[in-house]
Amino acid sequence: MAIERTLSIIKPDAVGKNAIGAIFSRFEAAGLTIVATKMKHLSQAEAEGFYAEHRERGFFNDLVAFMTSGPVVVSALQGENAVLAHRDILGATNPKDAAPGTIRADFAVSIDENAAHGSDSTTSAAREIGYFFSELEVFARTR
Ligand code: RTP
Ligand code: MG
Repeated sequence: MAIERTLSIIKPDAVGKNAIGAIFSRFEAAGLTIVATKMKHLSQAEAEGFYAEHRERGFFNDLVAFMTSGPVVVSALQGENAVLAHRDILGATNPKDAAPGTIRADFAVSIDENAAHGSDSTTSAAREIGYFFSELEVFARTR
């Protein structure tokens, strides 16, 4: 099994529901270790740059408006197969399709306000962690 890192964003809806701790607990229960974390209110340019791959999609403007609507918590998570392990506990993009017990099933209300983000590959994870954290801000924790 490969030890990977992945980027998590607890989105403005979940932060607004006071669910930061509950979601952090799920990461830890799944064997993921938080190796960097901070709260941030994304600027429009930061949100557009983060989701640049979706720039041509019809939902892009709504996505950027939502992601800049309040503070988020960005974290780097580390663990065995962290990218997929994290996506598994997030559940499907649309909470209506998310398996019971997943973060999106329990905290999200719609595909637009879906509680949390997770990197979709190790390549994306490297870009996304570098987007928010310097090397000195990511800790080499082991359990
Ligand atoms: P994320 O990047 O936030 O972890 O979500 P994801 O990989 O599951 O989904 P992705 O395709 O990357 O889409 C990014 C975010 O855009 C919103 N979205 N809206 N209205 C729509 O059809 C639609 N499709 C995607 C979601 O908020 C999704 O998380
Ligand atoms: Mg995505």
